[in-house]
Amino acid sequence: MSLTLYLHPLAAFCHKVLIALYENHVDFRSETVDLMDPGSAASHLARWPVGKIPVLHDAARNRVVPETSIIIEYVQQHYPGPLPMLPKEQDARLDARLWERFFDLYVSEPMQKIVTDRLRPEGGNDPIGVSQARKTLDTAYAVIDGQLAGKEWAIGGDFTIADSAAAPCLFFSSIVHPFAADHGNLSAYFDRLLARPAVKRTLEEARPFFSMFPYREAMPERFASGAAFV
Ligand SMILES: N[C@@H](CCC(=O)N[C@@H](CS)C(=O)NCC(=O)O)C(=O)O
Repeated sequence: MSLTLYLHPLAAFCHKVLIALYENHVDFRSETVDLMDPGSAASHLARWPVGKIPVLHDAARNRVVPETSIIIEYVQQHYPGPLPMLPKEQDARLDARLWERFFDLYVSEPMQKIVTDRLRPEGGNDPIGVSQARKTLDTAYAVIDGQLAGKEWAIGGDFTIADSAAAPCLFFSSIVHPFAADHGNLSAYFDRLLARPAVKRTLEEARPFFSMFPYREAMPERFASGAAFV
């Protein structure tokens, strides 16, 4: 086995890659990066100075691959499985990329802003930034709800990189900024994501770490107990 994924089991962007790997039965080992631990953080910065997780290392090619979109594309290129996360057909591929970007930029990022604000030291909070993040999520939820009309997955009938991006960020964003009652397409899509085996496996592996989530008290019981995805 030549692939090592450096990750944290609770991190949404790490889940995005795990879902793609599980969908494709890719053989890999994972190694936890604890960015709060100076030794672990230093090793990771040596690997990828930006310090973000996840990062993939491929010993067979002596290559470090950062950035979730690139990791997923790299794995598809060199270790393909049964489900192309990036569709072969060009227009579908553009759609998959567009919606993957959309979930990363307009759901994951504002969700992270809200979550990490809770970790800031007293007096260091950014209420204006958090309020803007909540507005971005409102807009994103409405756009996604419209996009999903008549669709099973983010771009249509096939599960793609857009859905692997969507599942983890919607999981956490639904806790810190619940979906509006009239976003039925979004809610139904989220339930389909939770029922997907690769998503269930990823969340079940993350469950032992849920107590570390800064909004743990807001987590619905069906998530905390795993009933929503076990
Ligand atoms: N654009 C990056 C984003 C990765 C990212 O934001 N990862 C988070 C964990 S979910 C992280 O590394 N947070 C730690 C930090 O920012 O210091 C990607 O797609 O890989």
